[in-house]
Amino acid sequence: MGSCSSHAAVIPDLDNIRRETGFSQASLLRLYHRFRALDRNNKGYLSHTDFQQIGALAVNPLGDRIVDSFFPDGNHQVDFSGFVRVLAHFRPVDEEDPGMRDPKQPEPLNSRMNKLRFAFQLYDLDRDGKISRHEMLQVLRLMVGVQVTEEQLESIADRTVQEADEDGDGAVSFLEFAKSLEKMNVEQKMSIRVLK
Ligand SMILES: [Ca+2]
Ligand SMILES: [Ca+2]
Repeated sequence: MGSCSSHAAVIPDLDNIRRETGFSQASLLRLYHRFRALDRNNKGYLSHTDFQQIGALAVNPLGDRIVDSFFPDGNHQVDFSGFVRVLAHFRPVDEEDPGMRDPKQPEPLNSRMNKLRFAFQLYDLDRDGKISRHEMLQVLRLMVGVQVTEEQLESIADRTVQEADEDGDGAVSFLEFAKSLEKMNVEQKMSIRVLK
């Protein structure tokens, strides 16, 4: 473990990142190595193209959307703390020691609510707080195979929106989204072992 402590000093702002993400120091060290390996040319940040090296994202139908979420507000760079803040949403619940958490701190990034918020913004492309029929259709187009016709896709989109749309405004708000997924094990579905 001696080499760990010498590397720990290299990670900028380590204590804050630990508090914010809930990752253990050992996990952060491994992620830091991953970050450095993805960072071609040692820029100190990752660009969109650096993410193309991640196989799990390349095969994920929403991979591009997930990559975009590392670059909010039109940024073209993500530093280490931004990188792990996004990954923290995928951290399995209870992987780390829960005893370390201060109850006065904000909800952990990997809570069910925050996982749902993260998933919601993958759909809500224009960030108006609602998933429109058009946005639903775009996600379905990414996720559903080529065997499905455009017409079928549209009817699936209509049905999915209708089923979740409680106030009848033709779109899915975050609350409607969370409610429609109530019975789904989001904690498990939205947990990816990012360290492997
Ligand atoms: Ca929207
Ligand atoms: Ca609605």
